[in-house]
Amino acid sequence: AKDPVRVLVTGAAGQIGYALVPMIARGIMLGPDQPVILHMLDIAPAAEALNGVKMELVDAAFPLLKGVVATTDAVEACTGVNVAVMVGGFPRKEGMERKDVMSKNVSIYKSQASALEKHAAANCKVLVVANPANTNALILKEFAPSIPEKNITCLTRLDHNRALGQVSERLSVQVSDVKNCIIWGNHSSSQYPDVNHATVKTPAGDKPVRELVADDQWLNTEFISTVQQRGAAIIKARKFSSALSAASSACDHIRDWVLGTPEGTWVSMGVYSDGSYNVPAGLIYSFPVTCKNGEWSIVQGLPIDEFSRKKLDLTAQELSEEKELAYSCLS
Ligand code: NAX
Repeated sequence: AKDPVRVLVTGAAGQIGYALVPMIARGIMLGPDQPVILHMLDIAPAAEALNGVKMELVDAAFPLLKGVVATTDAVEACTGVNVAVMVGGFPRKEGMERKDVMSKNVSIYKSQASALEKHAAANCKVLVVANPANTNALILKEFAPSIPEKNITCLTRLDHNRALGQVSERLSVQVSDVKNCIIWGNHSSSQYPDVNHATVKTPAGDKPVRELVADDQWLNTEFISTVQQRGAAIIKARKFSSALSAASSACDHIRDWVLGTPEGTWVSMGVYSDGSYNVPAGLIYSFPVTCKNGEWSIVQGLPIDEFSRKKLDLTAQELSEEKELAYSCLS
């Protein structure tokens, strides 16, 4: 039998946490034959609720779940973890300035970076979900210099999956037959959902999404804004933000990273930019990636047309501004 993998979920008493921990305990994230030990972190006001989640995990009698740590102590939570899913953060409240929210998250991610750096297992893989996800991940990277930058990522897989979902609805095809959409840039409404390289599996082979949809107007306007604004649409409908889809996409992100992407398929991940596609180096930016042997690599050489170029640059610009704002909170 395999040794258990320790998976940290911060903000585990929250909405996404509640959807995510049972998925992890059922093997959705790391596979049906991989035992896990869950480490759950939240803050003191949520300690009782966190303990309630722990009680439910016990009650669910998950065969793969070999232990549960539920704590408000970041050091205890981070000790020995192999995977860290950072869902905890400070939400923007009405009337708050952007800078105030950034400042709260910078201080959370700075201190949790240190806890991970000192106490996580070597080669721990980190996924930041909490917003501003790209910039929280960048702060985490800066304050955990001994964690390889390749191990620090943020979640844009939900946006990626939303793009696949929109194409599948539009064409009335199975979502599992749609692939290679791309989310470029920030996990915010400046992101660029790109279908220029996306395909649909048909009995006659893979066909470009552009050819099948045959409506560039829709693809260049409504499709993009629907994906960009989907989070807001969910809040409007549900009165709460996306949770089950965020949790499921976080599992997809880690599973593909650890177990690999299928041949010929790429997915979107927020990763540390090396300057590929002329995106400024030193930002956490969402790119198309493939994964193999536990490592992601950016898909290279895709042609970028003028329309796309502008959109890649716009979202990079927003991330540079967020980075500046985050740094201004440090001084
Ligand atoms: P909730 O408010 O339900 O849960 C957040 C939890 O984090 C709370 O239990 C809170 O006590 C805890 N927390 C706060 N500070 C903490 C700290 N310093 N250490 C540990 N835990 C702490 O929010 P939820 O709906 O679960 O969303 C969580 C985060 O995901 C938010 O930042 C949200 O904006 C972000 N999202 C990101 C998405 C993405 O695709 N990247 C999509 C979904 C979601 O909107």
